[in-house]
Amino acid sequence: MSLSHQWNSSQGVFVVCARNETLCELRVTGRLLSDKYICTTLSGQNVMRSLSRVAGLAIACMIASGTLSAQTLLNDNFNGEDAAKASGQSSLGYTAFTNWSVSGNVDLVATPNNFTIVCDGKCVDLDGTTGPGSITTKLAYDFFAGDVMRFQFDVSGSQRGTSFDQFLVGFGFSAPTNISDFSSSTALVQTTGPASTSGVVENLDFGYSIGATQPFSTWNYQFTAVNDGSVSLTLGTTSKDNIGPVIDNVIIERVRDQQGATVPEPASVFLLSAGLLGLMGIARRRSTV
Ligand SMILES: [Ca+2]
Ligand SMILES: [Ca+2]
Ligand SMILES: [Ca+2]
Repeated sequence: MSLSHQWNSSQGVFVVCARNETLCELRVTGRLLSDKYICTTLSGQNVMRSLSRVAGLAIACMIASGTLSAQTLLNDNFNGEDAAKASGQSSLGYTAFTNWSVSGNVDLVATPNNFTIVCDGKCVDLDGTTGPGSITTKLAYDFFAGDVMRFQFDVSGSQRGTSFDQFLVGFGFSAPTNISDFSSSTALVQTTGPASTSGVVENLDFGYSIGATQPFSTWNYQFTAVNDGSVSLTLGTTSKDNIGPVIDNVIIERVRDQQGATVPEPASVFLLSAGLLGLMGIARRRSTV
């Protein structure tokens, strides 16, 4: 369905009109209630005609753009971590990440440093003192069916010596979840993990062999959600010789689907009801003129 108009209330109610303006969808917190609604114009009365079939729901409408937009769920460059430390002081065995839980042992590396690691501000050596280690987002990020989830980070080799390390990228779903169109853009060929990622998944774990001198590059992953669900991201290594892959600049985005499915805030039944009463009042007054 291509969009011509979309109403979007902060209470999470959407009416989305097709390009031909003969069909609407009514969504509450992203869930499709019906696609049977007539929507010939942007007038409140036509919206009201549609809503009259849905007891207890309302729309406090404002016009919003019908174009796709991405919501940034996480944008972490690690530069604010352990701010009490003097500039250039690293934090070995760091666990107090704002957005991440640590498993094993990782190092928060500050630049400049004596480890020969170069990154922007602070970054994370996934092989702590001593690893192996991994970090997992404290949050599992919600998505609705139709949303596209995007993940991006920068990773380099250990920047020390000449050996190779395993670098691990994991997506942990809160329940078995149907996804489609999984794709990745990485600087290295995958060495472990599933070859195919379509259909129902719960844990997707990929491994790569990354050489010490592999420079920083930006890796991307994305999938389209077929079911509602939530997902966390894990970055880690099996390296346990103190020097492992280095990561920085993690971004997670959720792109609203073409029907406007993604809603940032939970619905408030009270506010929705208040909005319905207001619209009903408008419609009643119009009908009596
Ligand atoms: Ca950084
Ligand atoms: Ca280390
Ligand atoms: Ca290593």
